[in-house]
Amino acid sequence: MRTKRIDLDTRRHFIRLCLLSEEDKDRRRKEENEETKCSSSNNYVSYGTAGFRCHHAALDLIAFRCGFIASCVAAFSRTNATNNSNDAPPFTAAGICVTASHNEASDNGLKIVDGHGNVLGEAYEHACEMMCNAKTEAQLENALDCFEEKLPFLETSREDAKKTAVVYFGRDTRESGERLVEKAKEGARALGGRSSGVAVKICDRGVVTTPMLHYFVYAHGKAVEAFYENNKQQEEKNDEDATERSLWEKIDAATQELAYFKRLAVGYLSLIEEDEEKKKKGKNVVEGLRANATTLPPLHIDCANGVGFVAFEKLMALFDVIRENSSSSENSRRSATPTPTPTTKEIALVLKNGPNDGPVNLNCGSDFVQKNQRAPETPSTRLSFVNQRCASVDGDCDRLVYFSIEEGEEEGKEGENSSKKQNFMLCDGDKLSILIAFFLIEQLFLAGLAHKISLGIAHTAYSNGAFTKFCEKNGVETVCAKTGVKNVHKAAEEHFDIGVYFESNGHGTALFSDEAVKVIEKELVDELTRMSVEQHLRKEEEKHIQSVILTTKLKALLTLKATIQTINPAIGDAISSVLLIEGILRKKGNMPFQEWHAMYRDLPTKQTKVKVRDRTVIECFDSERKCLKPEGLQQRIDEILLLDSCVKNNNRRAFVRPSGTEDIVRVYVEASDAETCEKISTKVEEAVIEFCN
Ligand code: NG1
Ligand code: ZN
Repeated sequence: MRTKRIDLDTRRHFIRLCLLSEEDKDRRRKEENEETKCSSSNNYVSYGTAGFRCHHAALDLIAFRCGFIASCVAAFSRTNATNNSNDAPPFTAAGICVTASHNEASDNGLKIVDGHGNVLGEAYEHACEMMCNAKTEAQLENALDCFEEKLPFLETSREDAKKTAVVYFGRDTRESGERLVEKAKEGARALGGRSSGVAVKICDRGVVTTPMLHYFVYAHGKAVEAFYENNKQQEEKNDEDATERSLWEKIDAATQELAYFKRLAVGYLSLIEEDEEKKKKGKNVVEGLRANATTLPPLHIDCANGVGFVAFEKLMALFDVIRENSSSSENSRRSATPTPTPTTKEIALVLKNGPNDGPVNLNCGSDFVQKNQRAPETPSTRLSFVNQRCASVDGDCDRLVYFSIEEGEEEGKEGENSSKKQNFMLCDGDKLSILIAFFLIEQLFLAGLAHKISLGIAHTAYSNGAFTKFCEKNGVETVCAKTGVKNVHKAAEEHFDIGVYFESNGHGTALFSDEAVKVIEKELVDELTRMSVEQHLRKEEEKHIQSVILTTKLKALLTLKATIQTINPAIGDAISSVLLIEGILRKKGNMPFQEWHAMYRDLPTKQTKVKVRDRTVIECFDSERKCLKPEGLQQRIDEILLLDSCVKNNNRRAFVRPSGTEDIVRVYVEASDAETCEKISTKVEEAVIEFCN
């Protein structure tokens, strides 16, 4: 029998609470004559590129409703945990992250995470938008109907099936975060109890990065799956309460910060283990750590004055603990001469721009660095990035770019005010993709899996033309998707077994399909079995040659396995990406930044924002590389691209699209030289103003 989704009483309860807060909002607005600061001129809040985002003051009602949405998504999630659709697991999850990512500190936003730890599916967006903009009872009823349509039915034989919807909450360091999380919790609780048959459990993980929150929801699902897998054999269900308690203990352990950091740290240590093994034959990963000399120069990380700083600090603390443990266990083994505490580090990070250093994202962070093509300009750190290996993350730590500024000879004549010449070099999302993809292709080849597992790169229209040419020249398949992680993620998933995807701004990851993971794991087991059998059979002199060949393959398989573990499987994650990139650079013999940067030369680009009356008049197609409306704008852009040139395909590209996170139109231009870029950009900006106002 099909269970009802949201029962009538709960609907009424929710609608009543929504209407009360609408009245409250109207009253307050009248009293204070307050302007609601929405990102759009008509106070309509659209779902946007990554959930709802606008001035924090306008988000209370939306936070409440998103909380309710997340609760429903959690309650009605499908999971792979049980084979029997009549036997729904007692705990299913979803999440809410309160963050406005790269936006200024006064903005905030709501990102909803589905039961698998992914961004909530596109299918829900329209319904979510209706829910969050509904003002009257009829509109709310309508929105709920539309939303319910999207929720899957749970098949269950028991009307009274016990069910707990677990909703994970997290927020970045913005001041408004705490208040909005509380609002979202109220919304989540509105589903719980009485007639709904659902208990709502709130798991507030406090100040965390967006990818951490996604990971918790992902890990929740995996813990439930593993529990059922282990208990499959036990047909008899003796004590249901005890089983649930034990399941909950497993879930709780898997969804803590420590579990997240451990996964990544151990993955990274396994990834770099090979280097250590060369020096310390027979030692395990952690022991290998102690003798590890840091050969890459330290990485200076600009944390956007945000939560990334806090999270990286925790990661570093964990590395310290691992190192201490490994050194003390070594000490107790060697009786007389204790080993000194290691002074070298397996990874050297210098953290800059934390939450106490200024408002989040102000003159720093990956968006600032990538869009302006210059170093962070926070007063205390501006100069400290010069002549270092650097990276920048954004306000919620899901974007990463690397950069370096070389300071050269002094310019200007003697005696005059001279300034040093600076050369800014950026390794953006495109170059992260290239480094990771090339590395994985090599490992797949060495592992003998290149023919079994396809690999390609998904990117957006913002990828540099030089990047797409470079991929083409090197035979790496690419696919262009619409802007936004959800779109690039989907493209990577749909097109490749291993889909490396990054937006140029540094959002991204390498996505391994379940099938690809299975193939790698099976090959690893087969390889180990084959090795041990062959070692037995072969003559002594043959053993050596054979073992060299086998070891290469085995090492590649182990490297692939370690890579999978270093990656946050739920979503692109700047912390995980730093570990992966540092690991790859080390494995590439400590590849210098300059060498990575020089893999291909980016065409000069210019990105600007234009303020118009209503940005939604622009409609795009062809992965947002062209616009359909307003009529005539695309034709004008095409004409501008021919400026002072009679050649088409002259390396020039320009496109415009309405931002999904800010109330602006974005203009992107690329050309063979910076001057042309500048000229074209000005003209396209003028055209946008002319056509959109
Ligand atoms: P909008 O504002 O829709 O361009 C921006 C980024 C996206 C994505 C989202 C979510 C650019 C040009 N756009 O979207 O790539 O990261 O924010 O944070 O960087
Ligand atoms: Zn972000």
